[in-house]
This record gives sequence, C-alpha cells and structure tokens, in this order.
Amino acid sequence: MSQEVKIVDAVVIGAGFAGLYAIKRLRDAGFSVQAFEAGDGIGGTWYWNHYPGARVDLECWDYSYSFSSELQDEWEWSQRYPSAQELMAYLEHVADRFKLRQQIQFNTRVEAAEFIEADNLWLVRTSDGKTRKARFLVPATGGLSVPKPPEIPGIETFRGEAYHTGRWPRQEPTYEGKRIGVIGTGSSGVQVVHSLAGKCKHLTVFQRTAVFVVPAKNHPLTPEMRQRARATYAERRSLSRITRFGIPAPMANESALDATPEERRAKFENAWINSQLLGFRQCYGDILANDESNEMVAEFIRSKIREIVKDPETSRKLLPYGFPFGTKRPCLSDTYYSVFNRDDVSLVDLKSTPIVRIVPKGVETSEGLIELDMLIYATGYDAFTGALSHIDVRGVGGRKLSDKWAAGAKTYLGLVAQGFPNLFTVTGPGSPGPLANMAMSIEQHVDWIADCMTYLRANRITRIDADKGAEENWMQHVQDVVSRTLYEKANSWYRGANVPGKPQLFLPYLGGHGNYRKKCEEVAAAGYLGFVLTRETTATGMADKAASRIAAAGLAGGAV
Ligand code: NA7
Repeated sequence: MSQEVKIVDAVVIGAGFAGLYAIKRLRDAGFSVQAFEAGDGIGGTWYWNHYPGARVDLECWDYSYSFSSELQDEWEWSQRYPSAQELMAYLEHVADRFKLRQQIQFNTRVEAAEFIEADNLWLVRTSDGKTRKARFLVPATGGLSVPKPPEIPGIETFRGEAYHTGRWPRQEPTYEGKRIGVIGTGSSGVQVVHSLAGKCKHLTVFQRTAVFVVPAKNHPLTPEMRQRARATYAERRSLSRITRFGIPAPMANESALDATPEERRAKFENAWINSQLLGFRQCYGDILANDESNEMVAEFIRSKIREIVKDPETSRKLLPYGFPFGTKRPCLSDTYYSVFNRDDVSLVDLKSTPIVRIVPKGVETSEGLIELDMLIYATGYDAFTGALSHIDVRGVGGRKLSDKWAAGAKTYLGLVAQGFPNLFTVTGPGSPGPLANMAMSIEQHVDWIADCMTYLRANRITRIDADKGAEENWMQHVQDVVSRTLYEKANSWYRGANVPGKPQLFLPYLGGHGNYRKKCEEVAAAGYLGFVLTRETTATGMADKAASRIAAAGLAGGAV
C-alpha cells in the first residue's frame, strides 16, 4: 500500500438523503470528509428509482430536512407527495446550497474497507483503484439500495426491454404501443401500474401477493397551503421528534374492540377519505398488535376493493389475505384498483397461475404464453444489509461483516456492529429506519454520530466499538418488541423473507422513533453507555480503555 494514502476524518458512502446530511453535519463540526457515490449524480434512492410514478409516500413537509429553517422556507414543494424527480431536484438544491458537491466523488463505488487496528483507521478501497484512510467510516448506503432479482428461470432469454424499478435507466424508455408486463405489486409495482395504465398498448400485472392499497389523495400545493405549512413547521417538527412514526401524528391509545361498529366505520371512512400512509394505523392503538382489531381494518379495505373493481373474479384476486394489514408496507394510490376496470389492463394471479419461465417473447405461465415488449421487475430489494454485504468490510481480526451477519444482522442501537469499530451505520439494522419517517431517522442518526465523533475528538478517544453484551441485549430487545406486535406474521422485507436464503430476522426497531431517540440521547449523556471507548494516553500511542460500559438493564427495556 502506498505510504501517501490520504487520511480524512470520515469517509461517507452514498450521496442520498443520509450521505448529503452526513457531509454537511460532519464538515460543520470541523471534520474532513470524503464521500463516494456510485451514481453520477445526487439522490441515492431517488436517483436509482425514478421509474414511472415513483413518489414518496410521506407528505413533503415531513419527508424533508429539518436542519435548516431557511431551506424549509425557500423550497417550494409542488405536490403533497413529491415525485422522484422533484426529490432529486430538492436534493440537488441542497447539495448546491450547502456546497456539498466538492466533498463527493461520483461514479465511484466503495469496494472494500478494512479496519487497521494498530492505527484505528479504516483503509477504504474504491472502484477507481485508489485507497484512502479514514478515522471513521459512515456508510449512508440506504436500506433499499440493492435490487432483488426476481429469481425466475429464463430471465436472460427475454428479447424485449427489461428494467428493474430500482435501476431505472437515465434515458426514459417509451411506452406507447407496447405490451408491458409488471412483476411485483409492492409500492414500486403499484406506482408503475397506476402510472402506465392507459399509456401503453396493454399492461399485464403479475401479482404474487395482493397488497393493501389506500388512497394517496395526492394534490398540487397552492401558495396558501405552503404558507400554512411554513407557519407550523416548528411545531410539526418538534411533535414528529417524539412520535412513534416520526410524523406529527400521535397514535391513538384506545382499542378498536372497545368502539361500536358505527364508530369504527366512521373512523375508517375518515381514514380512507383523508388518507395518508399511517391513517388507518392511527385510528386505534392496537391495529398492529391485535389480530381482531387488525382484521377490522383489513376487511374495511377489502370492502372498498369490492366496490371499486367491477369484474368479480379480478376483484377477488386483488383482495389481500394471509398477512395482517400494515405488516407489509401498505401502498398509496388513488387509482390502482380502478385501473383493473380498463380493457387494456389485466391481472395474472401467480398463486393460481404461476410463471413457468421467461422466454424470448414474454412470460410463459401455467396457462400459456403472454407476449410482451417490455418487462418491468418491481421485485424489491435486499433490504438493510444488502448494500454493506456487497462491500468487503473487514473489522477487528480481519472478520468480514457479511460473516458476522450471516445468521442475521446485529448492531448496538442500529449504529455500531461490535467488532467493527469507528463504523457508524446510518439507519442501520436495529434502528427504526423505514418504520419511521426516513428523513427524520436520518437526521437523528447523523446528529448523534456527529456529536459522538465530536465527543471522541474532545476526549482524545480514538476508537469506539459496541460492547458485545450491549449489542446482544439490544438485538434481543428489538425481537422482544416485535414479538408484541403482528409484524412477524408477514413475509416482509423487514425480516428478510423476500430474499431466498437470507436469515429471517426482524431488523427494524419497532419501539418508536420518539422512544428510540430518547434512548440514543440517554446513552450519549451517560458517556456512551454500552460502547467501548479507547483513548490514546501516551506519546508512544499506547492505548488505554477509557470506558467500557455494559448496557444497563434499563436501557434495553424501553416502552413501545
Ligand atoms: P417490495 O415491497 O419488496 O415488493 C416486491 C414485490 O415483488 C412484491 O409484490 C413481491 O411479492 C414481488 N416479487 C418478488 N419476487 C417475486 C418473484 N420472483 N415473482 C413474483 N413476484 C415477486 O418492493 P418495492 O420496491 O415495491 O417497495 C419497497 C419499499 O420501497 C416499500 O416498502 C416502500 O417503503 C418503498 P411478495 O409480496 O414477496 O409475494
């Protein structure tokens, strides 16, 4: 290795929501930062996922940065739920406004990172063949950045155009006059379907599992709406910081079982009409914890599907069964169900008519060949661990992170994996991440990481690792919390069930954004409880254990 390898305080991986804020926050705290981004532009998830209809499912007032009131006041959102293109424009504006591009090397993938124990430095190797040394490694790689292939035989034989929603081509394809097939009906598939229906010759939707889709009620924003939102930003953000989902809507406490059928109907109708992603889950406190309460919401939504979809057979196939409402992320769309009333849209229910193989002309199902000009794979992601598992990360003793996580990812607080010191996982496994408002989760993590690095610098501490016991307690707590809910009843990407062979472990922390934030603050205030900190004490560089603290029982026992 060359002796002239440059040392920076932090290498940040990724230039999406998390990477951009990490660059800004760390730089403001006086750290030198080098970021690498595999794409040729800003945007992360939104850079890769700009397929037709790609749109965030949280309101713009919440799915945006809160760190700068000037930014909040000057950015003019055009829609309640911004499109991928608008989010890209916003992130580009952020990068320009705060002069973040100078820290980012684009078109560069981090391929390997090795912890050099003697120096407490990460040696980072990138796709341009260079290496850098960093005191801290901050992968801001996103939880949904590695597309999951559809595992269907014959994919490579298809002669038409084929795209995965998570790697949409920069040059927008044309759709007019084409026979298009969409495989997958999660959030991405639903958005593609409602967006391409009527814009192509014929759309065939291949559905393995019917999903719950609730109205988006997306609409353009008027200057008055923006003005109103700006006037309440401060309260909105403070409330979001203490709620379960990181949005300004506290959960109800009462049980759906205590309400009369009329009261329930009225609440559910209201949630349907004034919809937002979490509307139904906020109606009652036990929707995600009690089968009976959950089934009431599920049946209400099924009744709406029966009302909207005219053909009884298609309607029946679209009814979601087999997992509780909300345990797979519900989708938002104003027109998804009604597009199945069109003659140029058809549904193939893969449970009764499975795909046999993909062939040069299209998709061969158990009932025959469906000829297609374009195939869109909306088959999801290798979530949470995919991105880091694709980098050759080696920690103490040369141990590979992918080996440590072979039986299921483990971290302390979703922030540090024991044995991989000075590596902070932004919204990593074991943190609320996508089960709360991602923008808020990202800011909370990056703020915590920047404060932690500042503390370490001030106290001449050169290494931070998680205590093994603290990590085990935390992951046990993550599992204990989920076991009090219905989430494990679904084969979701939250627990790796969508990727064949992946260990099945529920990875996001369900204790709620507000509770989690408080825990992280308490840990820091107590001198980084549950972390092992090592300080340089002598001129010769001899290290001494400055603090080695085991997670106190109370830390792992927070309320849900
Ligand atoms: P999701 O939610 O993981 O959805 C993937 C969809 O693809 C889902 O309907 C899957 O069916 C289906 N799928 C996956 N593999 C196959 C194969 N082999 N054959 C047929 N169908 C398949 O990914 P999205 O991109 O839609 O959304 C990810 C998140 O992004 C979303 O939750 C939001 O947070 C934003 P399954 O349900 O597994 O039977």
